[in-house]
Amino acid sequence: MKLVVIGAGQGGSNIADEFVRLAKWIWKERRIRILSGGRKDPLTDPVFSMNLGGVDLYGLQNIRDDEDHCILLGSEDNLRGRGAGMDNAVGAEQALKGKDKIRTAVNSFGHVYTADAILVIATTAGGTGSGSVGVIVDLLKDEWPDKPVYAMLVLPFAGDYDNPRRVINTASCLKRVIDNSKADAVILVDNKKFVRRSENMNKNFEGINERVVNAFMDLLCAGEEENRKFISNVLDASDVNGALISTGSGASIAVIGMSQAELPKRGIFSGRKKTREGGGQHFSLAKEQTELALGVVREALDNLSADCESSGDQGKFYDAEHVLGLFSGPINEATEEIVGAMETFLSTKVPGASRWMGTYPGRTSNTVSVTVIISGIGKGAATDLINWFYEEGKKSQEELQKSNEERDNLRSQISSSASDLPNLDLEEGG
Ligand SMILES: Nc1nc2c(ncn2[C@@H]2O[C@H](COP(=O)(O)OP(=O)(O)OP(=O)(O)O)[C@@H](O)[C@H]2O)c(=O)[nH]1
Ligand SMILES: [Mg+2]
Repeated sequence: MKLVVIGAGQGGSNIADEFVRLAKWIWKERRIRILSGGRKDPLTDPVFSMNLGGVDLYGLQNIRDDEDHCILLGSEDNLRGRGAGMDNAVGAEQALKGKDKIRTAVNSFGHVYTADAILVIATTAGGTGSGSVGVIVDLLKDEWPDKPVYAMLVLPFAGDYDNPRRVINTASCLKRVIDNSKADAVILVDNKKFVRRSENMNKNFEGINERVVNAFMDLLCAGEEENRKFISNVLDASDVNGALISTGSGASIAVIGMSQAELPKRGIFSGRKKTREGGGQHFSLAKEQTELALGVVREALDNLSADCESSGDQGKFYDAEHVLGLFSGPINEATEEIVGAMETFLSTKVPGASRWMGTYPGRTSNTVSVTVIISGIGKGAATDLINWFYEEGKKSQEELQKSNEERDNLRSQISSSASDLPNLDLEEGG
């Protein structure tokens, strides 16, 4: 599956930058292209960063640093280098003004005709990404109505939950993108889920960004594999798009999780060596293999990019329209039996969802991995959290307005006490 990726604001651009790093790694290791364009086009062509703060653009390591890829907006309004100052209305306004610049860059370098989807990434709590992501999604969907356009929204750390500005930004961004944009799906990433308190902020960002982007690795490779010996029960781009897009109205809310495990040294997955007469492997090996695989599936659910479960009598379950499971491992390890066990497990965890299951046997390392997407999410932790942001955002907005009014009143009272003092250089009556 091939993507065009646009990062908006600093956090969004950092994650887009990570996609280029992953694309380079996959090309080197597997000779597979996960970004749009042909085999001869530069891998860095279809990844862009949009920002109002020049300083943010300097931190990028993989996105091309020319003006067609690092799109700096707001220069006419003197915002250059200053960002949106945490005001996402400024982010939205500048993206609207810069529409043509963004469209032209993606048109010229995005190789969109070869892309299976477009991904726009932003954090929700700041000004630039939070405000511009909805505008960018809509302009790209208008330009390429046949391509799925996905938004990836990164929710703030728990430490930001009592910061009214960040809560309002998050709430208004979620409202704009989930309820009022042309996005086909919104992939949620929750920073607070993955924070490591012992690490500094930059290390946390790097860790989360790498984790989120790596979750896409096998998924993007699976349908692009051209090596015939690796093609099996493959999930291709149309399966992934089918699993992400809701059949109902509006953008579907989705999460992604991946987990991997080292194969044990004695090689329970090396079934070939221990095959019985007649071709089958010893039942104990198959059992152990399936158990290990199911452990990885469980962990992939624990690693979902945002929590979205409900609790019932039988424990955790997920209310969603689709579930996708991809089992990846070295060739000969991804058996029908494992896919069957994974499907049964996921069908109990996401009851009633349409299921998309497959294997990707192209992993060259000695690891197996499972990728899970849950999409079209209904009731549960994710929608509760969105609702919490809406409610808190409304309250914070009212409180901010109230305290601004109170401050204004106080200022005019104080000013009127000064009315009889000399005016210095002001005109009489000024
Ligand atoms: N996961 C992750 N989160 C980040 C990253 N950078 C920033 N954040 C979080 O996202 C929130 C918004 O920050 P930025 O992404 O820098 O905001 P922006 O879109 O550049 O908007 P401005 O306010 O104009 O700077 C902050 O609360 C950070 O905690 C990143 O690289 N990865
Ligand atoms: Mg910024």
